[in-house]
Amino acid sequence: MKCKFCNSKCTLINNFGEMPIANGFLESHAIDNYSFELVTMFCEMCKLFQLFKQPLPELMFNDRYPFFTGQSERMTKHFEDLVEFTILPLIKEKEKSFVVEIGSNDGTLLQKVKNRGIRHLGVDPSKSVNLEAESKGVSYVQAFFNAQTVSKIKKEYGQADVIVAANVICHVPDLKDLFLSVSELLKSDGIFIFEEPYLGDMIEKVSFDQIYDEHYYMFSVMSVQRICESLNLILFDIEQQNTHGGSMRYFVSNNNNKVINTRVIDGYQKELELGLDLVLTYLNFKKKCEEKKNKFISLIKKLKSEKFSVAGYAATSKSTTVLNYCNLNDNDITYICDSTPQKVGRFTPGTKIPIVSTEFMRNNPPDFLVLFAWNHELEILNKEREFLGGKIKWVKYVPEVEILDNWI
Ligand code: DWN
Repeated sequence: MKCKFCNSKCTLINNFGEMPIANGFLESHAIDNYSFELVTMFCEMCKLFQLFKQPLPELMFNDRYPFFTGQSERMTKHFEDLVEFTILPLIKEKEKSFVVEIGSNDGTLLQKVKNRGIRHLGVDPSKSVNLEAESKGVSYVQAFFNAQTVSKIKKEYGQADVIVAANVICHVPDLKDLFLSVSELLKSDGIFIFEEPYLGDMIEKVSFDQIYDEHYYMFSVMSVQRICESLNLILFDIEQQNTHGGSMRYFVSNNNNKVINTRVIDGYQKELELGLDLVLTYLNFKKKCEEKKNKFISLIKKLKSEKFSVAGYAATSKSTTVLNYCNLNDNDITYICDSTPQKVGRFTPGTKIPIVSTEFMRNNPPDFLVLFAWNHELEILNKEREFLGGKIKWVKYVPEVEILDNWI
């Protein structure tokens, strides 16, 4: 029960029970998957909310990794804006600059950097997504980002002006190695920008499905500040994002003279008001997770007992936590549709619900559709209005368990 970052004693918070690999979609119904106990804990010393243990990285990030950033139009636009309005203004001399992305996935972000004629490099351990990046002309190394990888990049390409990471730093168990490697690769005036699902939003919305094997940490301003401080880095700015159900973008520098934006102080203050520094807050969260679980199960069982058909929309990493924690299978949720070709024809990890194409769902609409990608609600509802308007009702569980019938 030691903190993975500072080694202090942690307090155990949630126990979601046995869980499979969140993105380990099964090729066959007959396969039995690996499982581990999904337990969270909180460190009062460095304020890090974290998993008690995580499966080996190779079990999660490998040749079959099925999550592709470009599946969401809104996320594609979000990364376009990140490049246009945040990264480009930091670049002084285009010709001499170098941008590195940690967890470059299918190259959605780096393609925009490349199109601006700026030297770039992605680092990602998963072949499946790297091949997609390659098809966009994005350069990458297939590796985990760590001291060893950085030493090779530095030798071959030199230091970076900007290092960027989106929804990936919380996946990395050894934060000390990660931040020191970033510091090593950055030029002295370089900037590290990373954004992650935000702990404050998870607590407020009781979005416990943000907790799964890949998300080793849920960061807050206070925890990132402590990590930086202890490694002689400086967190000098933050920006709230409305992606992935509420995220925070952090700006970090090697330069200790950097002026700290008041947003950091205000963000910290808001977290004190939310009680993100207190164990009690997380014990209350645990109670609310259990209440939400029971409410969600009751709703699904009630719909089934009334002979309604229920299916799911989007086979997300998050849905692996919800389905396994709530012990729901294909008797409860007949199928889940998803736009990712690599997921269609597979089965959900642990609960073995068949995954079908979005087109199949549109041709066979159920009475109720559980919105597992609730973080993409606006995009999905706008898109599906044309196909499903008047035919289905949505079931939501974030922020509240509810039925959305008046959505047309
Ligand atoms: O950190 C992570 C986050 C950012 O992304 C990862 N570890 C993995 C992944 O988590 P997720 O699977 O919960 O992410 P999403 O973005 O909520 O999943 C979207 C899923 O929904 C994809 O499988 C594609 C699908 N989808 C769809 O079928 N129709 C998405 C959209 C927008 C759609 O219109």
